[in-house]
Amino acid sequence: MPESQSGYAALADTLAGRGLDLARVKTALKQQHIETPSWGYGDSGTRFKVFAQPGAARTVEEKIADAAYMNRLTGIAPSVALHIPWDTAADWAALRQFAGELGIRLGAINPNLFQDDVYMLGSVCHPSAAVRQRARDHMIECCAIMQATGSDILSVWLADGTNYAGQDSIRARKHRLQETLAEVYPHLPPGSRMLLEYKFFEPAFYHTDLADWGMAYALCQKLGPQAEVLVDTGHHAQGTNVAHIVALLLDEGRLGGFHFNARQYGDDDLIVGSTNPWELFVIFSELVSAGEGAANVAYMIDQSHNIEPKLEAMLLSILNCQTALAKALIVDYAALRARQEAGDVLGSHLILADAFQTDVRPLLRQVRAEMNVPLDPLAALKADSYVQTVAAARGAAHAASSGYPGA
Ligand code: PSV
Ligand code: MN
Repeated sequence: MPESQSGYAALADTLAGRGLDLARVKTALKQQHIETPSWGYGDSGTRFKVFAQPGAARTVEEKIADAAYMNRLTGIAPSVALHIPWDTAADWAALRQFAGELGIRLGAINPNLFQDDVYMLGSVCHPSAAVRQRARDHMIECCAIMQATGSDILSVWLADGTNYAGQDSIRARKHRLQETLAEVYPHLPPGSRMLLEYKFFEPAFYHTDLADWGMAYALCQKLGPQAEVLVDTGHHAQGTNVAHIVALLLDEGRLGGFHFNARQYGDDDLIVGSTNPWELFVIFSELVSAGEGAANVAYMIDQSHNIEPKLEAMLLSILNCQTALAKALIVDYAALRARQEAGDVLGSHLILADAFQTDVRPLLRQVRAEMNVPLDPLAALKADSYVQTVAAARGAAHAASSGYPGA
């Protein structure tokens, strides 16, 4: 028996011994859906330098083509998030069709509320009513784009905040935030959601208007049932227990989605699972143990890679999410509950640790074989000519002067 098959057979035996239904585990893995961001395919950089990469996507069509390639390699990345106006189209319905022909969907629509000159002091919290109105109108325009693209998520992140105590009234800004978003809310297409993404720092450094999950949660409660919280794993202070936040929001029915990445220090652009595999695993364990309670959670990657080969980095990010889900699916939750109820501190912890330490690669190879995608997607990318072909066809775009993607 080949090594990979014997590995799978041994793992199947172990899981059967735990009373786990392997067919259900495989079905859940086949149904995983990780959305990739259009802004991860174009040139990007730090505020110090953008290094142009040969083959980096220059247009929204090229970004969609790259996202579709990720899906061909994995089978679990069937949609791409758009950022407006970094991504523009004269005809959104045609763009939707273009994506469909490549086998993917257009996903979350991200309004850009931070790049115009008028947003220097904020957008929806700005002291000027005219600026707030501009931000509101842009979000309403994004709701119309959602109708045309078939997107069901308006993903809102604000760069709003202040740099100095006394710069503005924090309470007045809170009221402006709520009032402006309440004006956008009725424009959400039926069945769609507004996801509110919090971040405790940057570009404002004294206070951020939507700084943490609690502020986002309170605002969602006020806006209505179509508003939910988005957890960007990179938007927390060092040491924050993100799995705890996830568990709490799941239990409150307000976890809308994720932006996955790994934050070593300041921002959110490292490959998810590269520095935080355990964190990612325990987050997925919370999601798996919530069952149907996690049915509507949207899983998105928010990374733009600056020195890494972009497609390989995105692929590795998707695969790390797949590995984390696989490990979370093989946790013996019945045994875990029993140990928890018995007050067995380390016995329960070790049940989680055991799943985390299990080599799930044979399982993933088996799932990929059944999905008709490459058994080793990273090796397939390297053996394939896609990266070289797009490098030859697109060349290196002129390096942007700003570090922000799309600038
Ligand atoms: C901000 O850091 C953020 O996480 C938001 O999701 C933005 O939309 C995205 O990055 C791109 O700048
Ligand atoms: Mn984000």
